[in-house]
Amino acid sequence: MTTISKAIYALPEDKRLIKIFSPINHQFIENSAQHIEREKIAIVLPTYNERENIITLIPELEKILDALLDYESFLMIVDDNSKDGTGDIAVRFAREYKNIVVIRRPEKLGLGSAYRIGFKHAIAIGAEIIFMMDSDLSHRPTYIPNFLTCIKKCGAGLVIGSRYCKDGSTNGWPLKRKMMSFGANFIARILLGMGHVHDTTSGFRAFRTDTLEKIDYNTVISNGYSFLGELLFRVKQQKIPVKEIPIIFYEREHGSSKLGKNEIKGFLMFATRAFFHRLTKLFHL
Ligand SMILES: Nc1nc2c(ncn2[C@@H]2O[C@H](COP(=O)(O)OP(=O)(O)OP(=O)(O)O)[C@@H](O)[C@H]2O)c(=O)[nH]1
Ligand SMILES: [Mg+2]
Repeated sequence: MTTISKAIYALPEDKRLIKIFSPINHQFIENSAQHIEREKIAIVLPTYNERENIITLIPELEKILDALLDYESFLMIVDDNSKDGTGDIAVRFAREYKNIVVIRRPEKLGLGSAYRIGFKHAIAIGAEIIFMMDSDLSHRPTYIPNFLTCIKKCGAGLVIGSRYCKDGSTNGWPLKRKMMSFGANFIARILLGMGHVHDTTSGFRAFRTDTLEKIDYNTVISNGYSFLGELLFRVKQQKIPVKEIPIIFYEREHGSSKLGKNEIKGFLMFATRAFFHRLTKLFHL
């Protein structure tokens, strides 16, 4: 970590922003809500060097969201000063579509941290359902309506887009990547005591906002990929119902993965901590 990074990390999460670009007219939102009672949904998209991907993703998402007449939809893009200009493109989209907020931070501060700030702003605009979604086209926007149908009908507080339930799968992954994902998922299911959830490491999820509030998402300490595991662990501790819907996960075609050895190590450390936490509770230690 550079000296600048240390100084930035020392700041409270709210103060780590460069700026927020938001063309959303809150007055308009409030007024229109008086006429048509539409539920608000927000999709939080963390981006780091995803230029080529968001050029395709944002218009695709907007098309899907536009067709959801019962919902008022927002995108919360959290960009960590991507060197490839992703942040500038996001702002250009925000000017074009009027439902995008761009949160720009000075440097790569981690996936968990990006989601925490994204959730906070999604809650601030009054979203009742909040999605987590990768920005690299691995998570296809066409599944969004399925998530909404499920979360509305099945009474779950969290719906997971699952690669490992019936009809779910991965597309284009080499064997090594398949084995890594399967291994991490297997370990997490055992250590977190989440045997009933098939895909514990999927990052495509829809939460009811009250679920995020109940689990106190803002105090989740993991910054990297273990953030996903920690969120799920807290949902389980609160006994909030979780459902899965099948998704096909597509290997990214542009840009590079940010999933490094440190992220895997961090995830395993978190899963071990969670396991001991369960043990101490079990034996009332
Ligand atoms: N803002 C922000 N976004 C991040 C950070 N790390 C990862 N991301 C984004 O989080 C999403 C998931 O990261 P990926 O690198 O695709 O991780 P992955 O999906 O596990 O790995 P691949 O399957 O190889 O793509 C992508 O949209 C990234 O751009 C970060 O530190 N800050
Ligand atoms: Mg990805």
